[in-house]
Amino acid sequence: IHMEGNKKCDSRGALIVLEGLDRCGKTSQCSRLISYLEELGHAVESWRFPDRNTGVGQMISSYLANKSHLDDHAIHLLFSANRWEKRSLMESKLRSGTTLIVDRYSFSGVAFSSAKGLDMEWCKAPEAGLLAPDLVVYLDISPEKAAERGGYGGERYEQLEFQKRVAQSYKMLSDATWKIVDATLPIEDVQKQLRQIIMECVLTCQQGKPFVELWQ
Ligand code: DGP
Ligand code: NA
Ligand code: NA
Repeated sequence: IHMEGNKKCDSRGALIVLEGLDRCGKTSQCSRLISYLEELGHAVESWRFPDRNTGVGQMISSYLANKSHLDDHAIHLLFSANRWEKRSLMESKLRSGTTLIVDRYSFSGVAFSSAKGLDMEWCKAPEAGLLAPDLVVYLDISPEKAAERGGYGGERYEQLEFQKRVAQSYKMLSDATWKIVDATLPIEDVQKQLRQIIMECVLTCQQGKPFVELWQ
């Protein structure tokens, strides 16, 4: 029987989330982190939200490509549902010792939808009960600099004025636990900082850190 107040739990993987504006470089930094952790012998998987492979994910993908139109609230709930449909798999992976590097999570959900003018508390509500990340890293770049990076891909949200509002929403959403990395540094320097930041988190979870749910 576990003692109440004994906060240790079994060894587990870490839930590490990278957030940032479109074109901040998250995706390539995530894949480099995966290679690094694999080389060190850690069990690790690369995840991303939206996960476009599920039924819900295909609806999201079509919305992002401007091939369908949905009410702002409805698409918000679909993004959230897309995270909920992966929740149990996420928890079992973590319990089995696999670290997950996740490209976007609930913070994107709130930042992008509240940038449209939806109430932030309303946006947070459907995310409550999802697993809270052990670490959130924000790849910081100004909307202007992000827009200069080889141009946007043409998806719905990839417009400067909108990204400016997303940046403001992220600012309101972030707290002192977030690690902020300057995403305008050379790729290798960003990666170096990320490696240092995540290792401590991976080790803490390995030693047994209790799960927490959003929003805490
Ligand atoms: P990505 O596949 O990371 O490029 O994400 C696709 C776009 O969707 C990107 O502009 C960010 C946005 N996005 C990601 N997650 C959410 C979410 O939960 N809600 C909303 N409204 N937008 C999101
Ligand atoms: Na994108
Ligand atoms: Na995403």
